[in-house]
Amino acid sequence: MIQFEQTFMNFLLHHQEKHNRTYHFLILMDGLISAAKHIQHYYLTGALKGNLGLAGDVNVQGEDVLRMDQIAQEITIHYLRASGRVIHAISEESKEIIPVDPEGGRYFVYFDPMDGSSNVPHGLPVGFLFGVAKRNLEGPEDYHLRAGKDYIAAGMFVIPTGTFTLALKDAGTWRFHIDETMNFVKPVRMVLPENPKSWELSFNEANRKTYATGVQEWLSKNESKYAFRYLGALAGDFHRILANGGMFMYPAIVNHPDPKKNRPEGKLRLMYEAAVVAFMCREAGGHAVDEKGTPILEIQPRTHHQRTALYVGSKPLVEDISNVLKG
Ligand code: P6P
Repeated sequence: MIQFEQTFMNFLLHHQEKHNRTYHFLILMDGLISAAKHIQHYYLTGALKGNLGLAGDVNVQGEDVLRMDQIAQEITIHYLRASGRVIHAISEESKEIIPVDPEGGRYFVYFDPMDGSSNVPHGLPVGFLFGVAKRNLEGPEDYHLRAGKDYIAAGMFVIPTGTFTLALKDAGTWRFHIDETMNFVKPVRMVLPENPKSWELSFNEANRKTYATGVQEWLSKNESKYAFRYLGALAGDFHRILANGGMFMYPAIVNHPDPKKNRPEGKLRLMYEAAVVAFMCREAGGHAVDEKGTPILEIQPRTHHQRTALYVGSKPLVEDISNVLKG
């Protein structure tokens, strides 16, 4: 007897019908999933075809090797265009906002097609992160940059492990795995565990001394209670936090020995990194703030590549460090 799993499309069709929504979002999600599968394929076969090199390399066929993130960018833009549902896109890989279908489109997509690409040459996990907002359907669209609280969905594909996590506004965070038929199946609802026994802290230990004094003191006081894990790729690190609970932190750099290397505004990008994981975290019962203790989802972007500090994960930890940051 063949065992048939519920596919992502079964799940999403049910969700759309339950909430009397249109099929447009299904078409957009089909485009994003097709892009993720295509990127995954390139990543998995890249080592053999010499696609994992750095830009400027030349492969055995004498072709210029595109960096994996440039390949991922090209693939994603292709599928967003093909969907016919995207007004414009904002990508980590493109300085300018990318017009896709200004007249016919319905959604704005903010994405990083290959977050953590320094892991690529080592075949380690990277992330395709995306957030989706919708045009104003009741009146003229002013194309303003959306805060995370105005996203309708956000998610991430962990490549090459083939795990897909999607959060839908007021409808939870769900994790799917890719099966041998290349379908994303077996939806599991993700809720951050309340019991601290599985919680982890995740931050770049090499930066510790550059954090604000209050943050260093918080770490000294609390870190012995939790396991420590750090992959150097937000999607991989946050993937674990969603399952085990705890907190991922990328604090502002304010005490670097070389003041020119300080990053008081933070490192991570607001619209397609921090707001994406903050949205997934909120739908899983968690929270996320910046260096002032401001909720990430409340931050109205001034520019589309704006950076931020990020503290994201289990509410008790994020609220505790938030009180220090507000202090
Ligand atoms: P660091 C990857 O470059 C990234 O944007 C995130 O995916 C990751 O969490 C962070 O930067 C890692 O930064 O300074 O620890 O290498």
